Amino acid sequence: MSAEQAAALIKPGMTVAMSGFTGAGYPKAVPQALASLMEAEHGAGNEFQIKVLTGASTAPELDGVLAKVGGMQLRLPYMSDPSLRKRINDGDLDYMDIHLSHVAQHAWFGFYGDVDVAVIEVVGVLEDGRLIPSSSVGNNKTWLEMADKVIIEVNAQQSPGLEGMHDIYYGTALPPHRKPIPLLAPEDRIGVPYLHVDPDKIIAVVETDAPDRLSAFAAPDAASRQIAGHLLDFFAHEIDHGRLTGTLLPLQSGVGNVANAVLAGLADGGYRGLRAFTEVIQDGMLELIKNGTLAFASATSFSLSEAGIAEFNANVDFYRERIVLRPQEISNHPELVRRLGCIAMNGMIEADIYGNVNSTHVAGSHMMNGIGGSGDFARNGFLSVFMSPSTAKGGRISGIVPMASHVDHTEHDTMVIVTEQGLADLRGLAPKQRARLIMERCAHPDFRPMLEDYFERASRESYGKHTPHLMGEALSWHQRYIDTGDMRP
Ligand code: 0RQ
Repeated sequence: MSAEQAAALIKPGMTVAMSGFTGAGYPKAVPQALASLMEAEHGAGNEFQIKVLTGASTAPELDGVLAKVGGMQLRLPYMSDPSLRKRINDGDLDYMDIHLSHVAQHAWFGFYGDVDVAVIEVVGVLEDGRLIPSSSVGNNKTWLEMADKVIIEVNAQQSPGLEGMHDIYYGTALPPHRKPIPLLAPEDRIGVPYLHVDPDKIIAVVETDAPDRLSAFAAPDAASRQIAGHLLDFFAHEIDHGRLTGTLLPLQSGVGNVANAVLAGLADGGYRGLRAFTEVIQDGMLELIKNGTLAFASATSFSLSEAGIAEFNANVDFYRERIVLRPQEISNHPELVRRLGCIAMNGMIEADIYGNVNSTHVAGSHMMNGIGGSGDFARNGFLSVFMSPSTAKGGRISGIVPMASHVDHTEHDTMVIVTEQGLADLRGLAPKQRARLIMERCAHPDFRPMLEDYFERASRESYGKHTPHLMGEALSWHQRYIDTGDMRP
């Protein structure tokens, strides 16, 4: 049926679970038709809002259109759409930021209530009703199983060559019936290439023909290249000391320009035959696979620019041998991340002098994107690295602060902090040792004297001398940025 007819099956107040993860595999037509319906209802003075659950961030055709018409009363988990971000920060809807590995199990535990409708993009439907998953898997297995009704979007633009690339694990269960997940290496296949759905639940099939939409990454800037350089020196140091080998350990890399630059740096560093156990495959990873730096990548989604999609589609048979897409409860599973010994590399907004990391909230209150999978990997990885330029907003704001204005990753989860200034290896250090190292290696020289002054006074005057702080002053840095207008673009 048409997207308009399908959208009309969604009613105010429903919980609607949608496919989509980092701008890939999200439904392209039904959410837009739904937004038009909502707008018409709002124009007629009627409320029309729904609760939206996804895998992670989607795109303007989903999060953007629904946010613009004020059609969401709740949204979870990770997002990155500017219109939705504005709504969240204006306080217009409830946004729940959840570890990406937690979403499926929390849904099964009943924490989010019933799922009324699932809207899922697929590449195709087999004669027996099995579904060929699209460019992301995310939580689709869970949404298809939990939802009362299912709307399928079949997108002709997705490469038919995606068939066979997925590994959908159907062995999960609820406690106390859980069994070990039999995955021993990133390239292992433990499930089936198709999603299952009860045909009786399908209320609509909508055909679409539209690409995943993602902006191109900027070419790595000087700061990103310096960050990559420090990290590569660190890996070489770890190999020299026998803590890593030349093939490292399975890599997890966040999304964004810094992450892309680090990946590019690995190729320049002469590494070969590496493996990735990560959540997102971005342009940089395709390049690494193509040039042999990366032998295999396990993820839950692509996050490719237009050029990246063209490269993937042109060589899909090559990539199908070297990439597997899994449900996000597996790609981000804490037990697997710990057992495989992942090297977690993620961006941050700020770190404090003791190593607490803020990934999500500017000035403690303004949501940027969400924690995504960074916590799944950072807490459980063999190494957890957080990286960022040492300053933001044209040098007006320091990325190293006395006290993080919001903590996503505690001092207990942070092993390495990298800025363009240098790298602080925090392993085996106590709080005051960490503070001195982070200020010396990572802080920008414009802010270092202020940080050192704070630390010295705190070391003398603090109530406790274990993690010295002047509580009244600690967060005044953030208030000053707000008061002086330093947050402006
Ligand atoms: O905003 O463009 O409006 O100026 O934050 O910052 O430096 O471009 O860095 O793109 O790597 O994003 C933490 C947000 C970093 C990202 C974060 C402002 C800065 C800019 C972006 P403007 P950059 P990145 C895998 C893992 C959490 C999820 C995660 C993120 C914008 O890495 O979302 O790791 N991480 N997932 O100006 C004020 C500061 C700031 C600041 C940066 N100290 N104060 N603004 N900004 N630092 C993926 C998934 O899980 C799906």
